[in-house]
Amino acid sequence: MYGNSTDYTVQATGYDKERDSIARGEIRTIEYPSATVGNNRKARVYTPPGYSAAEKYSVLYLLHGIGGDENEWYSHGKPQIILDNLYADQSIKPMIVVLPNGRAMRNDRAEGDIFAPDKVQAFETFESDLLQDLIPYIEANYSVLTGRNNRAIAGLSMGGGQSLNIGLNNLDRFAWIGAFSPAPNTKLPELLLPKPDIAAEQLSLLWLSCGDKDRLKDISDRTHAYLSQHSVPHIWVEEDGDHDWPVWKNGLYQFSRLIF
Ligand code: FER
Repeated sequence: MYGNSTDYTVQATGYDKERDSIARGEIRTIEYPSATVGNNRKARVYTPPGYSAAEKYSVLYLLHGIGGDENEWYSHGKPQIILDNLYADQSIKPMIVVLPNGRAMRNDRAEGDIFAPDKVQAFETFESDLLQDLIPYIEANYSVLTGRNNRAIAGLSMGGGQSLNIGLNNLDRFAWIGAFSPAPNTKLPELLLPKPDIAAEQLSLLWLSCGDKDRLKDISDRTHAYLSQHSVPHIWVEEDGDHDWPVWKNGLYQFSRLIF
């Protein structure tokens, strides 16, 4: 993956500007029953332009940060604009993008002390909610492809940590994994990848990006160092930026073009 000539360190421009007269996808809020949490939970689902039950689609699960919920990407990252533009340019494969709420607990709003231990713990509980509850719901209610090669997980900060923790722990479910500025919830590399040679064989893409001014960059640095030491192919992007949306949106833009 290092051999790719694209310079990912350069942030693209214009990719997130709404264009006139192109086909648009749709983004809706859904509710799914969660046995993990014991209630109905909300997520947003983006279906691409021309979505049709006569076709089957790959699915990207796109996760938010510690201050967010299922609306965070929608409100700040405008994934539907980024993706509509990519479809118009025929630069991505048809995919559904699911924006879950990664804080798997009864009150999953980003209220009060968002760093409280029970709220941070809920980002770990989400592994079960995602695998046991949300993915089965999506696969029962949308026209989707269900193999590991048709399932991706990516996210920003806490969601980046979740993508690494959950994705690498479930390589039978995810072949494409992306972490944008992963947070301290990211497991230590030895725990993330106890068998780097097997992960190297199974991964179709492991993407890791972080802004050079991000105070959490040590998490990315230590992960990248371990991946390199153990010859696990990955794309590592240290770009001009902070712990902020330009890095995360660029991450989505770049990552979504490479998957499926
Ligand atoms: C921490 C610092 C930052 C932490 C999480 C974050 C769990 C998450 C930041 C984000 O999601 O933007 O110490 O511990």
